[in-house]
Order: sequence, then structure tokens, then C-alpha cells
Amino acid sequence: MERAYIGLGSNLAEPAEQLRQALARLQQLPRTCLAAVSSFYVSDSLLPGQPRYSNAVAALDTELQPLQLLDALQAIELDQGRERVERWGPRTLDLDILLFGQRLIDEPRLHVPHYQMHLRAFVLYPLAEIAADLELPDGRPLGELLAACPFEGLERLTP
Ligand code: PH2
Ligand code: MG
Ligand code: MG
Repeated sequence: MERAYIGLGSNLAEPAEQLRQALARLQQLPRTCLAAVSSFYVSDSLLPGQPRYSNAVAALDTELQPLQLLDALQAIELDQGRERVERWGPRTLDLDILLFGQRLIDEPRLHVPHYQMHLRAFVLYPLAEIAADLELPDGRPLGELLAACPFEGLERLTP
């Protein structure tokens, strides 16, 4: 059993509803327990000219292997109407494996820790809500990353 953290994001078709639907699906994953969910946060897209994003982070305790989990997450993305048109294009649902235990994964389909998660307020602040004492695989404490990443521009929605 390993603890994985999943970043959820949506900026199309009722984003908060997309996140709620995705959480219901995460709850039903085989050999997996949805252990914790952060509040939802709203922020501008990193790419200008797109609708604002809703984001959250979930903790999963899973016996799935990383690529099995990735397959399951991509199936949920597709079921919720994800279309891969352009990189970083607007999306109904994005489910990213942020961390998988303390593993470093560098495969064509999967890079863990997730690329640039350490720089993104919409990942770090929800993650800190459910895993305040976390350390990244390189030993950096989450608190150190937060201290270097202003909360500015994030809006936390009350649950
Ligand atoms: N995801 C992106 C690009 N930009 N901006 C915010 N605020 N939240 C996201 O999840 C996000 C983004 C591509 O994955
Ligand atoms: Mg993403
Ligand atoms: Mg993604």
C-alpha cells in the first residue's frame, strides 16, 4: 500500500462539479482508498486567455502500480469529456499524479514528482491542507516550498 497525491483541475463545463464527479470516481477505484481531500481553490490559468481553474488535491492509499493508477485516472478524464487538443489547453478534467510514495518515476508516460508542482500555488496550498508535514523525495519539506510560493492569486472556497 502506498500513499499517492493527485492534483485535480478543471476550467470548463462547471469546474467545481467536474471535481466533485472525479472525487466520486476516485472513491470507487479498485484496491484504493480515498484518504483525504483538500478544499477547492480557484485561480487564473497559467496560460492567459483561458477560463479560471478550480483545483484540489486528493490523497489515495493504493495497491495499484503507478501506471495502473495513471490508466485509471486517464479513463476518468476521458469519461468526463477530456479532449487532448493542445498542450495546456482548457480542459474539463485534469488528474495528475503529483507524488507516489517517495518514488522517482521517469517514464515516457509518467514523471513523478509532477513537473513543476513545487512552483505552483494551486498544488502546494491544497496539498499542505491534507499533508502538512510532507517531504518530497529529494528531502525538501513542503513547508519550505510553500514559503517560496506566494498564496497570491489563489482563492480558497469554503467547503
Ligand atoms: N493547469 C494547467 C495550466 N494552467 N492553471 C491553474 N490555475 N490550475 C491548473 O490546474 C492549471 C493551470 C495545465 O495542466
Ligand atoms: Mg496539470
Ligand atoms: Mg495532466
